Amino acid sequence: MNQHIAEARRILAANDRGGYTVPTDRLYPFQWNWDSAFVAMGFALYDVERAYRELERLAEGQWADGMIPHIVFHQPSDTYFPGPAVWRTPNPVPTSGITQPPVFAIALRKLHEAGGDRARSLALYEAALRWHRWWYRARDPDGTGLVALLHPWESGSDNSPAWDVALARVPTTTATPVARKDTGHVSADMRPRDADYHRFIHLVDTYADCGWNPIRQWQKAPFKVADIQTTAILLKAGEDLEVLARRFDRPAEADEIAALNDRTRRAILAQWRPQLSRFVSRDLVSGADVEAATQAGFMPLLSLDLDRAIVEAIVAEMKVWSDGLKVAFPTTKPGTSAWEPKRYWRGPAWAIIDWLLIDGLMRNRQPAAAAALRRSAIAAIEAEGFAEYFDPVTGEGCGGLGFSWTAAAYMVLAE
Ligand code: 2M8
Repeated sequence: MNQHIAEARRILAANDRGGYTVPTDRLYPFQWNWDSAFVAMGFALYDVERAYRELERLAEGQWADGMIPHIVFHQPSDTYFPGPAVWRTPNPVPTSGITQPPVFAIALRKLHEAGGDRARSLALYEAALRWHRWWYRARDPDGTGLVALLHPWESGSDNSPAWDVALARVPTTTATPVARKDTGHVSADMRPRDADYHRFIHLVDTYADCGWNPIRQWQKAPFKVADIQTTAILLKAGEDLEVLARRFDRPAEADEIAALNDRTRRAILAQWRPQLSRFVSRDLVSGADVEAATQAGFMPLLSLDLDRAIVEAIVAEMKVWSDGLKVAFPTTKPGTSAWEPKRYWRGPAWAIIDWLLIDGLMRNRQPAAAAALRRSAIAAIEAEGFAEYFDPVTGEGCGGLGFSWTAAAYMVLAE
Protein backbone atom coordinates (compact mmCIF):
# COMPACT_ATOMS: atom_id res chain seq x y z
CA MET A 1 0.00 0.00 0.00
CA ASN A 2 1.46 3.40 -0.88
CA GLN A 3 1.95 6.01 1.84
CA HIS A 4 -0.90 8.20 0.52
CA ILE A 5 -3.42 5.38 0.71
CA ALA A 6 -2.27 4.68 4.26
CA GLU A 7 -2.75 8.38 5.06
CA ALA A 8 -6.20 8.40 3.41
CA ARG A 9 -7.25 5.50 5.65
CA ARG A 10 -5.90 7.33 8.70
CA ILE A 11 -7.99 10.38 7.81
CA LEU A 12 -11.17 8.34 7.55
CA ALA A 13 -10.39 6.70 10.89
CA ALA A 14 -9.69 10.08 12.51
CA ASN A 15 -12.96 11.53 11.20
CA ASP A 16 -15.00 8.57 12.47
CA ARG A 17 -17.54 9.62 15.11
CA GLY A 18 -19.14 6.22 15.69
CA GLY A 19 -20.08 4.51 12.44
CA TYR A 20 -20.29 7.75 10.50
CA THR A 21 -17.60 10.06 9.18
CA VAL A 22 -17.53 13.84 9.53
CA PRO A 23 -16.25 15.67 6.41
CA THR A 24 -13.49 17.24 8.52
CA ASP A 25 -13.01 18.10 12.19
CA ARG A 26 -14.67 21.29 13.56
CA LEU A 27 -15.55 22.97 10.23
CA TYR A 28 -18.15 20.22 9.52
CA PRO A 29 -18.82 18.32 12.78
CA PHE A 30 -21.89 16.30 11.65
CA GLN A 31 -22.80 13.69 9.05
CA TRP A 32 -23.28 15.13 5.55
CA ASN A 33 -25.31 13.26 2.98
CA TRP A 34 -23.28 13.08 -0.23
CA ASP A 35 -19.98 13.19 1.66
CA SER A 36 -20.96 9.95 3.38
CA ALA A 37 -21.90 8.29 0.10
CA PHE A 38 -18.45 9.06 -1.34
CA VAL A 39 -16.80 7.95 1.90
CA ALA A 40 -18.75 4.67 1.80
CA MET A 41 -17.33 3.95 -1.66
CA GLY A 42 -13.85 4.57 -0.26
CA PHE A 43 -14.46 2.20 2.67
CA ALA A 44 -15.88 -0.40 0.27
CA LEU A 45 -12.35 -0.91 -1.06
CA TYR A 46 -11.09 -2.34 2.22
CA ASP A 47 -13.86 -2.57 4.83
CA VAL A 48 -17.32 -3.33 3.43
CA GLU A 49 -18.81 -3.67 6.90
CA ARG A 50 -17.76 -0.11 7.77
CA ALA A 51 -19.06 1.09 4.41
CA TYR A 52 -22.51 -0.28 5.22
CA ARG A 53 -22.43 1.42 8.62
CA GLU A 54 -21.82 4.77 6.93
CA LEU A 55 -24.97 4.49 4.81
CA GLU A 56 -27.02 2.98 7.63
CA ARG A 57 -26.16 5.86 9.94
CA LEU A 58 -27.17 8.32 7.21
CA ALA A 59 -30.46 6.48 6.67
CA GLU A 60 -31.22 6.93 10.40
CA GLY A 61 -31.99 10.53 9.49
CA GLN A 62 -34.51 9.66 6.75
CA TRP A 63 -37.82 11.49 7.04
CA ALA A 64 -41.24 9.83 7.03
CA ASP A 65 -41.85 11.25 3.53
CA GLY A 66 -38.67 9.59 2.21
CA MET A 67 -36.27 12.55 2.08
CA ILE A 68 -32.74 11.82 3.27
CA PRO A 69 -31.60 15.17 4.66
CA HIS A 70 -28.37 16.92 3.87
CA ILE A 71 -27.10 16.89 7.47
CA VAL A 72 -27.79 14.44 10.31
CA PHE A 73 -26.96 16.00 13.69
CA HIS A 74 -26.08 12.79 15.57
CA GLN A 75 -24.39 14.66 18.42
CA PRO A 76 -24.33 18.32 19.43
CA SER A 77 -21.47 20.60 18.41
CA ASP A 78 -21.08 24.36 18.67
CA THR A 79 -18.46 24.70 15.93
CA TYR A 80 -20.95 24.91 13.01
CA PHE A 81 -23.67 27.31 11.90
CA PRO A 82 -26.55 26.69 11.25
CA GLY A 83 -27.17 23.94 13.81
CA PRO A 84 -30.43 22.14 14.65
CA ALA A 85 -31.93 25.10 16.56
CA VAL A 86 -31.94 27.12 13.33
CA TRP A 87 -33.42 24.32 11.21
CA ARG A 88 -36.33 23.59 13.59
CA THR A 89 -37.29 20.41 11.71
CA PRO A 90 -39.98 18.01 12.99
CA ASN A 91 -37.98 14.80 12.46
CA PRO A 92 -37.33 12.71 15.62
CA VAL A 93 -33.60 12.46 14.78
CA PRO A 94 -32.30 16.05 14.51
CA THR A 95 -31.52 16.88 10.88
CA SER A 96 -31.47 19.77 8.45
CA GLY A 97 -34.64 20.27 6.36
CA ILE A 98 -33.19 20.08 2.86
CA THR A 99 -31.44 17.37 0.87
CA GLN A 100 -28.27 16.84 -1.19
CA PRO A 101 -27.29 15.03 -4.45
CA PRO A 102 -28.43 11.38 -4.34
CA VAL A 103 -25.10 9.58 -4.54
CA PHE A 104 -26.40 7.11 -1.91
CA ALA A 105 -27.82 4.52 -4.37
CA ILE A 106 -24.67 4.70 -6.51
CA ALA A 107 -22.64 3.86 -3.40
CA LEU A 108 -25.06 1.13 -2.38
CA ARG A 109 -24.66 -0.74 -5.66
CA LYS A 110 -20.87 -0.55 -5.26
CA LEU A 111 -21.08 -1.95 -1.72
CA HIS A 112 -23.41 -4.70 -2.75
CA GLU A 113 -21.09 -5.70 -5.58
CA ALA A 114 -18.05 -5.55 -3.30
CA GLY A 115 -19.25 -8.78 -1.71
CA GLY A 116 -22.07 -7.23 0.26
CA ASP A 117 -24.64 -8.62 2.57
CA ARG A 118 -28.04 -9.21 0.93
CA ALA A 119 -30.18 -8.30 3.95
CA ARG A 120 -28.29 -5.09 4.64
CA SER A 121 -28.29 -4.14 0.96
CA LEU A 122 -32.02 -4.77 0.74
CA ALA A 123 -32.83 -2.55 3.72
CA LEU A 124 -30.73 0.25 2.24
CA TYR A 125 -32.26 -0.31 -1.20
CA GLU A 126 -35.68 0.28 0.33
CA ALA A 127 -34.49 3.52 1.92
CA ALA A 128 -32.95 4.61 -1.39
CA LEU A 129 -36.14 3.82 -3.31
CA ARG A 130 -38.25 5.85 -0.86
CA TRP A 131 -35.87 8.77 -1.34
CA HIS A 132 -35.92 8.33 -5.13
CA ARG A 133 -39.71 8.55 -5.14
CA TRP A 134 -39.53 11.61 -2.91
CA TRP A 135 -37.33 13.40 -5.47
CA TYR A 136 -39.87 12.91 -8.22
CA ARG A 137 -42.89 13.64 -6.03
CA ALA A 138 -41.58 16.64 -4.09
CA ARG A 139 -39.12 18.14 -6.55
CA ASP A 140 -40.74 17.45 -9.92
CA PRO A 141 -44.47 17.69 -9.20
CA ASP A 142 -45.17 18.61 -12.84
CA GLY A 143 -43.45 15.46 -14.13
CA THR A 144 -40.85 17.22 -16.31
CA GLY A 145 -38.11 14.68 -15.63
CA LEU A 146 -35.78 17.34 -14.14
CA VAL A 147 -35.64 17.77 -10.36
CA ALA A 148 -35.52 21.16 -8.69
CA LEU A 149 -33.49 22.47 -5.78
CA LEU A 150 -35.09 24.90 -3.35
CA HIS A 151 -31.80 25.88 -1.69
CA PRO A 152 -28.25 26.21 -3.10
CA TRP A 153 -26.98 23.99 -0.27
CA GLU A 154 -28.97 21.14 -1.84
CA SER A 155 -26.65 21.21 -4.86
CA GLY A 156 -23.52 20.68 -2.78
CA SER A 157 -22.03 23.49 -4.91
CA ASP A 158 -23.19 26.12 -2.46
CA ASN A 159 -22.00 29.43 -3.91
CA SER A 160 -21.62 28.34 -7.54
CA PRO A 161 -22.10 31.08 -10.14
CA ALA A 162 -24.96 28.86 -11.36
CA TRP A 163 -27.10 30.35 -8.57
CA ASP A 164 -26.16 34.02 -8.95
CA VAL A 165 -29.21 35.15 -10.95
CA ALA A 166 -31.76 33.05 -9.04
CA LEU A 167 -30.26 33.82 -5.63
CA ALA A 168 -30.19 37.58 -6.27
CA ARG A 169 -34.02 37.52 -6.01
CA VAL A 170 -33.86 36.15 -2.47
CA PRO A 171 -33.90 38.90 0.18
CA THR A 172 -30.90 39.24 2.51
CA THR A 173 -33.16 39.87 5.51
CA THR A 174 -33.35 37.06 8.08
CA ALA A 175 -35.41 36.35 11.18
CA THR A 176 -32.55 34.19 12.46
CA PRO A 177 -29.33 36.06 13.31
CA VAL A 178 -26.53 34.97 10.96
CA ALA A 179 -23.70 33.88 13.26
CA ARG A 180 -21.17 32.30 10.92
CA LYS A 181 -18.59 29.90 12.35
CA ASP A 182 -16.96 28.80 9.06
CA THR A 183 -14.81 31.93 8.73
CA GLY A 184 -13.35 31.20 12.18
CA HIS A 185 -11.96 27.92 10.80
CA VAL A 186 -10.78 28.92 7.31
CA SER A 187 -9.97 32.21 5.60
CA ALA A 188 -13.04 34.25 4.60
CA ASP A 189 -11.78 34.66 1.05
CA MET A 190 -12.14 30.89 0.53
CA ARG A 191 -15.77 30.91 1.66
CA PRO A 192 -19.15 32.17 0.40
CA ARG A 193 -19.75 35.88 0.96
CA ASP A 194 -21.88 37.29 3.82
CA ALA A 195 -24.69 38.26 1.43
CA ASP A 196 -24.84 34.60 0.28
CA TYR A 197 -25.15 33.43 3.88
CA HIS A 198 -27.97 35.91 4.55
CA ARG A 199 -29.85 34.57 1.55
CA PHE A 200 -29.15 30.95 2.58
CA ILE A 201 -30.64 31.66 6.00
CA HIS A 202 -33.57 33.64 4.55
CA LEU A 203 -34.47 30.46 2.66
CA VAL A 204 -34.13 28.29 5.79
CA ASP A 205 -36.44 30.70 7.69
CA THR A 206 -38.94 30.65 4.80
CA TYR A 207 -39.13 26.84 4.71
CA ALA A 208 -39.20 26.51 8.51
CA ASP A 209 -42.26 28.82 8.37
CA CYS A 210 -43.82 26.29 5.95
CA GLY A 211 -43.37 23.64 8.66
CA TRP A 212 -41.03 21.89 6.21
CA ASN A 213 -44.07 20.70 4.26
CA PRO A 214 -42.87 20.00 0.67
CA ILE A 215 -46.08 21.20 -1.00
CA ARG A 216 -46.11 24.51 0.90
CA GLN A 217 -42.38 24.92 0.25
CA TRP A 218 -42.87 24.38 -3.49
CA GLN A 219 -45.56 27.11 -3.49
CA LYS A 220 -43.53 29.58 -1.43
CA ALA A 221 -40.00 28.95 -2.72
CA PRO A 222 -38.31 32.15 -3.94
CA PHE A 223 -35.47 29.95 -5.27
CA LYS A 224 -36.33 27.04 -7.55
CA VAL A 225 -33.79 25.71 -10.03
CA ALA A 226 -34.03 22.46 -11.99
CA ASP A 227 -30.37 21.52 -11.64
CA ILE A 228 -28.66 19.55 -14.38
CA GLN A 229 -25.94 18.15 -12.08
CA THR A 230 -28.34 16.85 -9.44
CA THR A 231 -30.65 15.45 -12.13
CA ALA A 232 -27.72 13.69 -13.83
CA ILE A 233 -26.71 12.14 -10.49
CA LEU A 234 -30.34 11.14 -9.85
CA LEU A 235 -30.43 9.35 -13.20
CA LYS A 236 -27.26 7.41 -12.37
CA ALA A 237 -28.80 6.55 -9.00
CA GLY A 238 -31.93 5.43 -10.87
CA GLU A 239 -29.91 3.18 -13.15
CA ASP A 240 -28.18 1.58 -10.16
CA LEU A 241 -31.46 1.20 -8.28
CA GLU A 242 -33.04 -0.50 -11.26
CA VAL A 243 -30.16 -3.01 -11.36
CA LEU A 244 -30.59 -3.68 -7.64
CA ALA A 245 -34.39 -4.01 -7.96
CA ARG A 246 -33.95 -6.72 -10.60
CA ARG A 247 -31.33 -8.49 -8.50
CA PHE A 248 -33.64 -8.43 -5.50
CA ASP A 249 -36.44 -9.82 -7.65
CA ARG A 250 -38.63 -6.73 -7.50
CA PRO A 251 -39.78 -6.46 -11.14
CA ALA A 252 -42.61 -3.97 -10.54
CA GLU A 253 -40.24 -1.61 -8.75
CA ALA A 254 -37.62 -2.08 -11.45
CA ASP A 255 -40.17 -1.11 -14.12
CA GLU A 256 -41.32 1.90 -12.12
CA ILE A 257 -37.70 3.10 -11.77
CA ALA A 258 -36.95 2.41 -15.44
CA ALA A 259 -39.90 4.59 -16.52
CA LEU A 260 -38.61 7.46 -14.36
CA ASN A 261 -35.13 6.97 -15.81
CA ASP A 262 -36.49 7.21 -19.39
CA ARG A 263 -38.33 10.41 -18.67
CA THR A 264 -35.29 11.97 -17.04
CA ARG A 265 -32.96 10.85 -19.81
CA ARG A 266 -35.13 12.64 -22.38
CA ALA A 267 -35.42 15.73 -20.21
CA ILE A 268 -31.65 16.00 -19.76
CA LEU A 269 -31.05 15.62 -23.50
CA ALA A 270 -33.42 18.54 -24.12
CA GLN A 271 -31.11 20.73 -21.99
CA TRP A 272 -28.15 20.35 -24.39
CA ARG A 273 -27.08 23.71 -25.82
CA PRO A 274 -24.76 23.20 -28.83
CA GLN A 275 -23.74 26.86 -28.91
CA LEU A 276 -22.36 26.50 -25.36
CA SER A 277 -21.09 22.90 -25.71
CA ARG A 278 -22.79 22.26 -22.37
CA PHE A 279 -26.06 21.17 -20.83
CA VAL A 280 -27.89 23.85 -18.84
CA SER A 281 -30.05 23.99 -15.73
CA ARG A 282 -33.40 25.82 -15.78
CA ASP A 283 -34.47 28.59 -13.44
CA LEU A 284 -38.08 27.64 -12.69
CA VAL A 285 -38.99 31.09 -11.34
CA SER A 286 -38.05 32.95 -14.55
CA GLY A 287 -38.22 30.00 -16.96
CA ALA A 288 -34.78 30.95 -18.30
CA ASP A 289 -31.75 28.76 -18.97
CA VAL A 290 -28.97 29.05 -16.39
CA GLU A 291 -26.11 30.04 -18.62
CA ALA A 292 -23.34 30.43 -16.02
CA ALA A 293 -20.39 28.31 -17.13
CA THR A 294 -19.92 25.71 -14.37
CA GLN A 295 -18.87 22.07 -14.16
CA ALA A 296 -22.53 21.06 -13.81
CA GLY A 297 -22.97 21.41 -17.58
CA PHE A 298 -20.78 18.37 -18.20
CA MET A 299 -22.23 16.09 -15.53
CA PRO A 300 -24.74 14.34 -17.88
CA LEU A 301 -21.69 12.35 -19.06
CA LEU A 302 -22.19 10.34 -15.88
CA SER A 303 -25.59 8.93 -16.73
CA LEU A 304 -26.16 9.17 -20.48
CA ASP A 305 -24.64 7.36 -23.42
CA LEU A 306 -24.31 10.48 -25.51
CA ASP A 307 -24.02 10.84 -29.28
CA ARG A 308 -20.51 11.04 -30.53
CA ALA A 309 -20.88 14.65 -31.73
CA ILE A 310 -22.01 15.77 -28.27
CA VAL A 311 -19.20 13.89 -26.53
CA GLU A 312 -16.61 15.37 -28.87
CA ALA A 313 -17.95 18.89 -28.29
CA ILE A 314 -17.87 18.35 -24.52
CA VAL A 315 -14.34 16.96 -24.49
CA ALA A 316 -13.10 19.87 -26.61
CA GLU A 317 -14.80 22.40 -24.33
CA MET A 318 -13.45 20.71 -21.19
CA LYS A 319 -9.99 20.96 -22.68
CA VAL A 320 -10.40 24.71 -23.20
CA TRP A 321 -11.38 25.09 -19.53
CA SER A 322 -8.40 23.04 -18.30
CA ASP A 323 -5.71 24.46 -20.59
CA GLY A 324 -2.83 26.01 -18.66
CA LEU A 325 -4.21 25.05 -15.24
CA LYS A 326 -2.13 23.25 -12.67
CA VAL A 327 -5.11 21.26 -11.39
CA ALA A 328 -8.29 20.27 -13.24
CA PHE A 329 -11.26 20.37 -13.29
CA PRO A 330 -12.28 23.96 -12.58
CA THR A 331 -15.82 24.42 -11.24
CA THR A 332 -16.20 27.68 -13.19
CA LYS A 333 -14.83 28.46 -16.65
CA PRO A 334 -11.51 30.31 -16.21
CA GLY A 335 -11.55 33.87 -17.46
CA THR A 336 -15.31 34.38 -17.13
CA SER A 337 -16.41 37.23 -14.85
CA ALA A 338 -17.65 34.85 -12.13
CA TRP A 339 -14.39 32.87 -11.95
CA GLU A 340 -12.62 33.03 -8.55
CA PRO A 341 -9.96 30.31 -8.29
CA LYS A 342 -9.84 30.24 -4.46
CA ARG A 343 -13.43 30.86 -3.52
CA TYR A 344 -15.04 27.54 -2.79
CA TRP A 345 -17.46 26.52 -5.58
CA ARG A 346 -16.64 29.48 -7.84
CA GLY A 347 -13.62 27.99 -9.59
CA PRO A 348 -11.59 25.53 -7.48
CA ALA A 349 -11.03 21.88 -8.40
CA TRP A 350 -12.73 19.27 -6.17
CA ALA A 351 -11.65 15.62 -6.16
CA ILE A 352 -15.23 14.32 -5.98
CA ILE A 353 -16.24 16.32 -9.05
CA ASP A 354 -13.21 14.92 -10.87
CA TRP A 355 -14.26 11.44 -9.80
CA LEU A 356 -17.79 11.86 -11.23
CA LEU A 357 -16.49 13.41 -14.46
CA ILE A 358 -13.91 10.63 -14.86
CA ASP A 359 -16.66 8.01 -14.52
CA GLY A 360 -18.68 9.93 -17.09
CA LEU A 361 -15.80 10.21 -19.54
CA MET A 362 -15.12 6.47 -19.22
CA ARG A 363 -18.77 5.67 -19.80
CA ASN A 364 -18.65 7.77 -22.96
CA ARG A 365 -15.47 6.10 -24.23
CA GLN A 366 -12.99 8.91 -23.55
CA PRO A 367 -10.17 7.07 -21.73
CA ALA A 368 -7.49 9.65 -22.60
CA ALA A 369 -9.45 12.59 -21.21
CA ALA A 370 -10.39 10.50 -18.15
CA ALA A 371 -6.77 9.51 -17.55
CA ALA A 372 -5.57 13.12 -17.78
CA LEU A 373 -8.14 14.24 -15.20
CA ARG A 374 -7.28 11.32 -12.95
CA ARG A 375 -3.57 12.15 -13.06
CA SER A 376 -4.34 15.78 -12.26
CA ALA A 377 -6.43 14.93 -9.18
CA ILE A 378 -3.91 12.39 -7.89
CA ALA A 379 -0.93 14.72 -8.40
CA ALA A 380 -2.71 17.59 -6.61
CA ILE A 381 -3.46 15.42 -3.58
CA GLU A 382 0.02 13.87 -3.46
CA ALA A 383 1.59 17.34 -3.57
CA GLU A 384 -0.69 19.16 -1.12
CA GLY A 385 -2.42 16.53 0.99
CA PHE A 386 -6.09 15.76 1.51
CA ALA A 387 -7.45 19.29 1.29
CA GLU A 388 -11.14 20.08 0.85
CA TYR A 389 -10.39 21.47 -2.64
CA PHE A 390 -7.55 22.92 -4.77
CA ASP A 391 -6.77 26.25 -6.37
CA PRO A 392 -6.58 25.20 -10.03
CA VAL A 393 -4.06 27.94 -10.91
CA THR A 394 -1.49 27.46 -8.12
CA GLY A 395 -2.39 23.92 -7.07
CA GLU A 396 -2.64 25.05 -3.43
CA GLY A 397 -4.77 22.86 -1.15
CA CYS A 398 -7.56 25.05 0.29
CA GLY A 399 -10.44 24.98 2.78
CA GLY A 400 -10.54 22.28 5.46
CA LEU A 401 -7.65 19.80 5.74
CA GLY A 402 -7.70 16.05 6.46
CA PHE A 403 -10.86 15.95 4.37
CA SER A 404 -12.84 12.72 4.16
CA TRP A 405 -14.15 12.86 0.61
CA THR A 406 -10.74 13.80 -0.75
CA ALA A 407 -9.34 10.73 1.05
CA ALA A 408 -12.07 8.51 -0.43
CA ALA A 409 -11.60 9.99 -3.90
CA TYR A 410 -7.85 9.38 -3.75
CA MET A 411 -8.32 5.71 -2.83
CA VAL A 412 -10.82 5.15 -5.61
CA LEU A 413 -8.85 7.05 -8.26
CA ALA A 414 -5.47 5.55 -7.29
CA GLU A 415 -6.85 1.97 -7.47
C1 2M8 B 1 -20.20 22.38 1.97
O1 2M8 B 1 -21.50 22.76 2.35
C2 2M8 B 1 -21.87 23.09 3.71
C3 2M8 B 1 -23.38 23.23 3.73
O2 2M8 B 1 -23.96 22.01 3.38
C4 2M8 B 1 -21.25 24.35 4.25
O3 2M8 B 1 -20.51 25.05 3.53
O4 2M8 B 1 -21.49 24.63 5.42
C5 2M8 B 1 -20.28 21.92 0.50
O5 2M8 B 1 -19.00 21.79 -0.05
C6 2M8 B 1 -21.04 20.61 0.41
O6 2M8 B 1 -21.01 20.10 -0.90
C7 2M8 B 1 -20.48 19.57 1.37
O7 2M8 B 1 -21.31 18.45 1.38
C8 2M8 B 1 -20.32 20.12 2.80
C9 2M8 B 1 -19.54 19.17 3.69
O8 2M8 B 1 -18.33 18.79 3.08
O9 2M8 B 1 -19.64 21.38 2.80
